[in-house]
Amino acid sequence: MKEILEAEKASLFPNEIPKWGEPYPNRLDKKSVLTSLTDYILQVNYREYKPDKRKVLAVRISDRTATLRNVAPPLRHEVYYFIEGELFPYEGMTKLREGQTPAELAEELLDDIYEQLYIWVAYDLTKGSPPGFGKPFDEPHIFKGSENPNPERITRLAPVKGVNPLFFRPDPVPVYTVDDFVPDVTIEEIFRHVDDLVKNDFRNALPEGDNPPIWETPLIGIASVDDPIFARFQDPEVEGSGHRLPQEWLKGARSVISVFLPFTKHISAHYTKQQRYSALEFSSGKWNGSKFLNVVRRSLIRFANSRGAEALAPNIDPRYDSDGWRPYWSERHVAFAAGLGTFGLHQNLISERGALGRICSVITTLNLKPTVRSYTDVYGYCLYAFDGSCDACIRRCPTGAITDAGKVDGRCETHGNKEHFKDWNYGSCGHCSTNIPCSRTIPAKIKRTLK
Ligand code: B12
Repeated sequence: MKEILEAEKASLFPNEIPKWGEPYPNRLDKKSVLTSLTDYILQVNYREYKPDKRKVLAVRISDRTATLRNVAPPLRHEVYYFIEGELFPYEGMTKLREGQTPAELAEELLDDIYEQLYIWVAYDLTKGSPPGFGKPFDEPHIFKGSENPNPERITRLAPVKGVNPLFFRPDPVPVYTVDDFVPDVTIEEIFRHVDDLVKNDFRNALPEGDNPPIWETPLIGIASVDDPIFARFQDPEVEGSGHRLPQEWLKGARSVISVFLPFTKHISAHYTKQQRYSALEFSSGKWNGSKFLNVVRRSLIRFANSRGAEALAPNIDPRYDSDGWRPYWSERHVAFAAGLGTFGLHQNLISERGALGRICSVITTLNLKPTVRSYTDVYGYCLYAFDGSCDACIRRCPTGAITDAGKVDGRCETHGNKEHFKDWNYGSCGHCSTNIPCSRTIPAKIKRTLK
């Protein structure tokens, strides 16, 4: 009986992404997408062509079938794609041509997007941080590495009183600047685009309760693909040779846009210091909020396309994969490169808005002005690394995964949150980014020295 229940649950919440080319049990149900699109085309071509910006394709996690819906508060076991502007980005794509039936146009349109759509669905409905599809890259892997790797992880910086000498503090990273140039698009425009999504897209909402927003005002940073820091990420002590250069993902790439989304207060409101398990809101915000990170990724790709450029988001690309926990594209390292913040002892990125948030990025052929990093130290915003005066994340972690010598691999996943939230099928912990001095800001003492 127990096995049947478990099997039923597994089919309700499929979680795996197979390797590229392997049979894929959770493929999006093509017939239901076709039916939904046919119906949509029929409706909007009634009498005169009137595209309907409220209509979304809703895909259910249990059997990956799609239905046509109006925008409404999101349900936790579904994921949504706008028909106009998202599935079909250009105006008039859903307009029937002379003599064409809705089913014919739907079939034609679906032929173009089906593979892309089922890849998006797989990433959107997958929990945690699993490896991806791993489709082979066309060209051989370019390995550059930096001139000065430090695989022995010996700290070469002067010791800091109160900081365990065994805590590895990497060599500083030079600031990268470019001469004045006219960018294709300003960072302010990119900010406005993402901020508008955060404020107005219905998918930025918890499926529980009164559906409060998950994310608040974003931070945007930009890195140049010519920044030598991308080669450094390939060093063994950083991410390793598996980390791909931006140009490997996208030929002709010039810039990387990184977005930090801070969680709203609702997400951490019920997450006291005392509790072992996370607040339901946090666990839900993490999983349901991940779907929104992909909304941002896809939207930034369309933003670049609309300006005549190409773009791609490695984390939802079929070639995305990882060597164990080491991803081919690390959102945190990229955010560090893009000037968004530094690492903390807890290993999370600490941004100007703190560590309590998540990150996504897009590589583009747009020529954008890189954000100047206001730090050179990998742990520049961490109070522990600064003067040894903070151990909040060490104390807050329920598993002892964070120590004054760094984070212990493998321990963090044993917190039992998954088991605790098994009926919800949530499971993220996140103690180490909540209720600590760097949760929502750079700690005051460091801020003062930055001025
Ligand atoms: C694997 C992974 C996990 C694993 C962690 C295992 C591990 N050892 O990394 C598990 C499942 C446990 C996990 C848990 C969590 N994760 Co996680 N995870 C990832 C993933 C897929 C890759 C992380 C990674 O790069 N690991 C590889 C190791 C090598 O990286 P690292 O140890 O951090 O790197 C160190 C070295 O590079 C070293 N270093 C040495 N020399 C040098 C030189 C330079 C120049 C630099 C920069 C660094 C450096 O410094 C770094 C920090 O110590 C990313 C998504 C992505 N694709 O980026 C999300 C991601 C890192 N996770 C995230 C989050 C939020 C979490 C959780 C809070 C809960 C959750 N899942 O929401 C916890 C936090 C745990 C913690 N304190 O780290 C966010 C981070 C947000 C933030 N503010 O930083 C990410 C970016 C997901 C996202 N899209 O937002 N995660």
